[in-house]
Amino acid sequence: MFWKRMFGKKPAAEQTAPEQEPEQLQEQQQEEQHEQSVEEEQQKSSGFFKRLVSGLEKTKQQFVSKVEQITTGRKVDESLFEELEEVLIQADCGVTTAMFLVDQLRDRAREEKITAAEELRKVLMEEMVALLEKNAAPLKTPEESPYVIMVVGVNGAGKTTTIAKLAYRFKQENAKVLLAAGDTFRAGAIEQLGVWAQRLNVDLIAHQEGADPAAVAFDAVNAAKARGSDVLILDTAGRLQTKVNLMSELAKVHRVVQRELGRDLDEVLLVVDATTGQNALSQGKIFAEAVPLTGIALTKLDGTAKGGIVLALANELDLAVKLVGVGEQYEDLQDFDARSFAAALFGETQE
Ligand SMILES: Nc1nc2c(ncn2[C@@H]2O[C@H](COP(=O)(O)OP(=O)(O)OP(=O)(O)O)[C@@H](O)[C@H]2O)c(=O)[nH]1
Ligand SMILES: [Mg+2]
Repeated sequence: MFWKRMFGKKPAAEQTAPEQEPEQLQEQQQEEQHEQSVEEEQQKSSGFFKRLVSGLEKTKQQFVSKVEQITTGRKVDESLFEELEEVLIQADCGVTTAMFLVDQLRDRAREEKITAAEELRKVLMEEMVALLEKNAAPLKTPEESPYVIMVVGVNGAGKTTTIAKLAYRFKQENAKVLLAAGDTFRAGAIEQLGVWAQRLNVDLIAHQEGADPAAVAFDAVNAAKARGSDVLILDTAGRLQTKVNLMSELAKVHRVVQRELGRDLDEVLLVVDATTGQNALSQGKIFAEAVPLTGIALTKLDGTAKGGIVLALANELDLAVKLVGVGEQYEDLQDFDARSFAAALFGETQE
């Protein structure tokens, strides 16, 4: 559990364990609780994996099924590599990354003297995992409260939904969460976050529509400090990476948060919609020029057959994909794990 691991906080059930029980009974209870929580964790992780598998269904059908078709009953030759490259490009891996992966395959086929095309599937999966692990990193370990996350991205990428999912996750772990409605631009954006805050029963800092987002950020950081919040998550208005004035507004909001906090933010997450294709790379590059991004949350993987964009992002940006969204439910936000991702894609069961 993220929060428990990081802050040593215990879930409510463990916190209220009676103190004056006879020792033996207490030990027995602790043991039972431990077994129960191990079981819960296992169930949770297999549930997580199922959600990942179903979220990746479209990509799996388009991508892995095609790889299977191409590699069935064939010899390894140049035309096979060309077809594989084509499938990777169609799955939105991008030309650079597709070529890189196929080059790796060629090298390994030669070195390992692989002649049956079927054997390349496993090699492809291994190379994909290696590529995805290159820049991989989990959400930063909290060191100090409030743990501050700023969420940025283009319009409709899934920022606000991702914030709600994150708030839900932290809340589950008994963290005191504060949300800040930094999107003062889009009509209805403040209400949208307000509805989530109410549903999740977490605090919200909001100003009027049209207010200065830097002022919201200022108030939010100071409220988080004053109220002893464990986590502060700041929403921002969607903006096209090509709008220079909006990008500098974002930089200003970031500066204010940093100044009021007296240190760097824990996470500045770029939310990217997996269905937007190769434009995701340009979003990553340009947002990184405005604010010091710490990672990517890739949403809507459930809605696309082109999940290969994960590979392009991991390969071509110097940024970790930290979270993936595979649906609209609270639970559909997962820590990105290269092995689970590849296993879900290639239809393997998780060991
Ligand atoms: N299927 C699916 N839908 C998602 C996911 N994440 C977000 N959405 C949907 O995407 C739509 C836009 O989400 P928002 O969270 O409002 O996006 P936003 O980036 O805050 O949008 P703006 O504030 O307008 O810039 C909503 O309908 C969400 O339910 C996901 O992982 N899977
Ligand atoms: Mg929003």
